[in-house]
Amino acid sequence: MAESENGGAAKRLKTDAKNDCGDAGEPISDSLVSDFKISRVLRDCAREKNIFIHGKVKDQDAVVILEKTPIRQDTLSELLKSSQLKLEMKNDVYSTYQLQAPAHLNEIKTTVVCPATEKHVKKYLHQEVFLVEESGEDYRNLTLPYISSQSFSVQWVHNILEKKAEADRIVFEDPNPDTGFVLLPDFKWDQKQLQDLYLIAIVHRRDVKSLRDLTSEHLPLLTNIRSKGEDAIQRQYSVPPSKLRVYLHYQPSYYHLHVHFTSVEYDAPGCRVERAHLLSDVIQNLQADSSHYHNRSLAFPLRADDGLLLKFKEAGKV
Ligand code: M7G
Repeated sequence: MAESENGGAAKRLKTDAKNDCGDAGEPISDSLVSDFKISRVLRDCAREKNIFIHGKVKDQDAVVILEKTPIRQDTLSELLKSSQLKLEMKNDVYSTYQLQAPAHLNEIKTTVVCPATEKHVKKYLHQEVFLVEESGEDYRNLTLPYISSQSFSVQWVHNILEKKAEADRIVFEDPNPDTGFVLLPDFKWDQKQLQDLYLIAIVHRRDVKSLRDLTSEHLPLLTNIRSKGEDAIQRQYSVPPSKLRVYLHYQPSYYHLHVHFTSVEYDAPGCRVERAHLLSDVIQNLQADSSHYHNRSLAFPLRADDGLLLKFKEAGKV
């Protein structure tokens, strides 16, 4: 089956700062942020330079995420030339300043979830975390019934697959209904620098919720994602496979199979061992035993207020 690449725009990083558009190509309303009434800070991190805020836009619940982005090497000389320096202190050979950069070099990446559900608010709230060990049986008895009734909508995923949203962001697509996928930038990545490169491959199949559903039947799908995803990233961004961390989350937030591709040097949220499963390990595990992910115990973190943790507690598993 034919494969397509988006516009042949090889090795291009997004540099346009102006006129950011919504999915339908319409400018995102400024009022979405200026009308935002803050209720509380859900989480913030000085090291990651981000803050997650819960509030209301008009009468709707919303979550706004503000994040300072990495300093870009390609704009360094402009940054140093066109900024103003304000001296803070000087002592011997040491001095510190506040550098006031021009607006277009001083953006804050902003993500808005609106209307936000209670589950969105909980996802971003800082919480005590517990590690749970789930057997295959626990998955079928506790987790599956829970996620079938409680998980996040995957409407945004269907919009991508049906080209109703983010169609212009697609980096690569293999349209095969069994082994095909769409590769596009994760919305955590603003595509302005490669240090925090982050793409996701979303499979066309709609019958695979997570790692737990995978058997050797899915090996052609998984090996296809690995090889064509890596090739596409090499072509588009000149980043070789040896610089990529390619993995699946268990538990994911969204139960439609997808694979994360991040820069190996970027400490992406959710890339730790208790949640990330390297795609190459998954492939080898399935080659060795088709029912590996049906039977094996898998450990994963759950937040204190996660309803699934309550189910595990009620069953005496935590
Ligand atoms: P996950 O493992 O299900 O959950 O990954 P996580 O969000 O807890 O990591 C889903 C991935 O899809 C994450 O990396 C999200 O940042 C990304 N993502 C979520 N949404 C709602 C969107 C979206 O609308 N567009 C894009 N491009 N990525 C998204």
